[in-house]
Amino acid sequence: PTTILRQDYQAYPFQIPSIELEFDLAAETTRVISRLHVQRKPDAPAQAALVLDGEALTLQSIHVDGQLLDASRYQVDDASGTLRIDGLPADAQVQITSLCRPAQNTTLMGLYVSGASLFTQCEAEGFRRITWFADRPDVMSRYRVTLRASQADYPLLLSNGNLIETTTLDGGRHQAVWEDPHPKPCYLFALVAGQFDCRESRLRTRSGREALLQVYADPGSGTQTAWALESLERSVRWDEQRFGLELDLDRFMIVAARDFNMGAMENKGLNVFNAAYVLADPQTATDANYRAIEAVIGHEYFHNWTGNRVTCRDWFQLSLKEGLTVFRDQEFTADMMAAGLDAEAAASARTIKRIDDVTVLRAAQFPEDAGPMAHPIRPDSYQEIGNFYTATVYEKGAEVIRMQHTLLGEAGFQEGIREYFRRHDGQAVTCDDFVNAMESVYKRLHSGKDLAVFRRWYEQAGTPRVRVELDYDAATRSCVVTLSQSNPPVGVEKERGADFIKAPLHIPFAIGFIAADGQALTPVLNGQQADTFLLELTEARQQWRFENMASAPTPSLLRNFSAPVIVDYDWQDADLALLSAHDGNPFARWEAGQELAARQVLANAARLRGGEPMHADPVFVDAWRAQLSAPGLDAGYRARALALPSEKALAQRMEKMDPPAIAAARDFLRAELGRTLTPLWRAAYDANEVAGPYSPDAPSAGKRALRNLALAYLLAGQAEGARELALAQYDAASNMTDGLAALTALVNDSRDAATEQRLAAFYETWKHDPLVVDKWFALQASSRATDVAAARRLLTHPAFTLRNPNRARSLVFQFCLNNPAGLHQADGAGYAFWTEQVLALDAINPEIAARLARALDNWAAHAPALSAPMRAAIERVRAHQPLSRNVDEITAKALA
Ligand code: BAL
Ligand code: ZN
Repeated sequence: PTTILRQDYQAYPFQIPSIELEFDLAAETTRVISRLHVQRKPDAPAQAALVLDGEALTLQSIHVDGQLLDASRYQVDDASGTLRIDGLPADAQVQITSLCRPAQNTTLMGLYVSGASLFTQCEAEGFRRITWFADRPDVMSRYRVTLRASQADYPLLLSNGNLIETTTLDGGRHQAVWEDPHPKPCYLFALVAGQFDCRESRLRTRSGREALLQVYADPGSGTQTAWALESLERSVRWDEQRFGLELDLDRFMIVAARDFNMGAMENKGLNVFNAAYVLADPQTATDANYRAIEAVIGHEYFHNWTGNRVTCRDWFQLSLKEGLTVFRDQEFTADMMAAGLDAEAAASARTIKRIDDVTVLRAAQFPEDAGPMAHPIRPDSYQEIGNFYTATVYEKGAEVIRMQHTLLGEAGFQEGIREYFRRHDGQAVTCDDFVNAMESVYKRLHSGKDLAVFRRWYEQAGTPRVRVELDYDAATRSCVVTLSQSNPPVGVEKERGADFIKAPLHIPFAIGFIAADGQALTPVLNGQQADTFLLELTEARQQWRFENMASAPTPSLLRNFSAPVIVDYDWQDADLALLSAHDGNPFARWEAGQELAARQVLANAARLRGGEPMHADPVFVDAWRAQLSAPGLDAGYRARALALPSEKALAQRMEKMDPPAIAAARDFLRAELGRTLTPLWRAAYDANEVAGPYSPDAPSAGKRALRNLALAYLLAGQAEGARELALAQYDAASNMTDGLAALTALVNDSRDAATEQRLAAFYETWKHDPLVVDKWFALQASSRATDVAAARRLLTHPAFTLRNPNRARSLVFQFCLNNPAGLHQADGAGYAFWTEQVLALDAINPEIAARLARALDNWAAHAPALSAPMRAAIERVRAHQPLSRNVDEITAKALA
């Protein structure tokens, strides 16, 4: 396999200012005629060949300036998937006719069939499966697209931009012509053909342009698109208000696809979405689904500027658009959750969003950054770019943007964004270009200081550790805080040898101090008194001297998670209990409780492994009791504070990971908390019933979250009447959030006849709705009660298929990623299941297969009893030929 290096970037020698595409669409064979206006760039060598990419295409003919090109005048190289034409004039019309086969395209990249409709997915390199083209983001063209198809089979024909004309043709066919006025890279091309329900609205943008917003879904699903359309309207308004960015199109369409590899895709003016991020009604979608739909619709809409108007020069720059757009969607969600609430409730809503994002980062990105696939947010090399749509590029990328926001402040950051668009609108640029624009503002605000050290966040992988030491001197009432950072080589960085030392990063570190009575201390640093200080750590070790520290402090560290780092501090449990009860920074308050819980889980996992009895320390149970009974805390916040840290984040903290031990220790503590605090859980359950019609707003969702958490604890603690309560809740539930929570708790904790009956009834009720059936598979696949044999039985269920990515994710991924006892079953059956499923998926859909392959990639970090058979399972995958480039890269790196 070829490794592509960032440093090898070369500009494309040609411009392709315009492209006309003609499609004769049919599921079996689609003919594509592509007419390219090709201009050699003035600085390109005269002999430069036109090299185009193509995959799984049948080439029919090539014409240059109207003349049929003889086969001796071009070369097709199947190994590299390229078409090379030498000797083109400096300005030429190149026409290429080719065929592709949508119905046979199981990869869901390029043009494919889903249900009875045709869809495209081009990012990153799918356009080459539609026609021969310079499939790279820095070649931007104006598109005119003609779609022809059977009127009966495909009554709706959509592409990017504006609909220019529709025509009825002979033989029951019809035609639509679309023109996109905005030059774009081919990864933003899209077409959709089929029959859909449509929901639409018109909106006037702030400069007075009238725009048509449309959401399309398969026939019968149109009743489930109201929330999506409202979310789109809110996204348009929010980008105007918060970022000053206006919709630049007359028409903006979203189409839901049942078969889709990713969450959604930001094609210019024609977003194609995984139906899971479009369809919702109270009976079928949970609070989390509603929030995710709003977030993904926002995300794709925000790409219209951050990604589409300014795009990436090459795929190494992916975080340029993804990190920035995730940051924007996180802020959008926070603002939407806070909308209409009083100041205190709004602050709580924002904290909840921050907690949820940090939880995801720790569960998904920290492990990646510590494993064989660790890479900087701007990678230096790849074999298959599809493997780099990662939590690092997206979520850590968003943290790196957030740190720039923290360093510049909201006003400075917005000024930087304006400068970025002033410099680069309409261009394909790099992450450096973004930081340069931000730096121009930072320098002005910070007397000429630059972001040279900060740029290392784009160059280095790994989660840095920041060690904190406090030296309080009662006599002078001063406290010296020492921060030191370390970031050992990870992933491919290890190949750079033992003497490779990574340079320090620029880490904004927010800190506060709490007195023994729980009051905030407000010391003085450099003449400024405050209760939160932003320390800018730019060297390996630095010290700050705080004066006027009224008493010995307990530090409140990394407030709001001001940098994506791991903090090392010699905590006493009593410090954490104090902070978890009193820290005025709600994020840090949550964090303290989580740290206290993490220590309990880890200590009990160690006891379990050592054959000792487990127990819950009173300080921990008391802290949970305090959180449950503390007055004034918002329900959604309390639900986060009372949850235990994720198993993934916890396993990561073991010297050698033992996920089943973590799961067992965590279950033990849940049961202890459920048992010990039964009356309080019951009170929380009773106090948080939400009356009235369903609404996914943050306060209502928060109450449901707390109530359902209480229910789960009551069941875990086998509290008297808990089962009956869960059954009654399930039977009476008028929304999916409460119904699914009750069923999940039942399936996890008491798999008896009554539960089985509900589980079967759930399927019968919802078997017509694929997204609900996904939930049914997922709750079983991740259940403690599901071992490998049970997972295999689910594989044989008539509703199961690997071909639909959502279905594969609901069963196979849930089992391999969220069922530690099942995956790591002592007889190795879980690993055999994984091997089989990776190979089966690889024959269908390499992108999805490679994601599953990642489930075992950090085998080496596991305890020896697990790591050896995990490694053997990866070797078994590698013994199979052929492997896709996707799975080959993941498994080779895992074993390197
Ligand atoms: N660009 C791929 C899907 C997304 O990140 O929006
Ligand atoms: Zn994105």
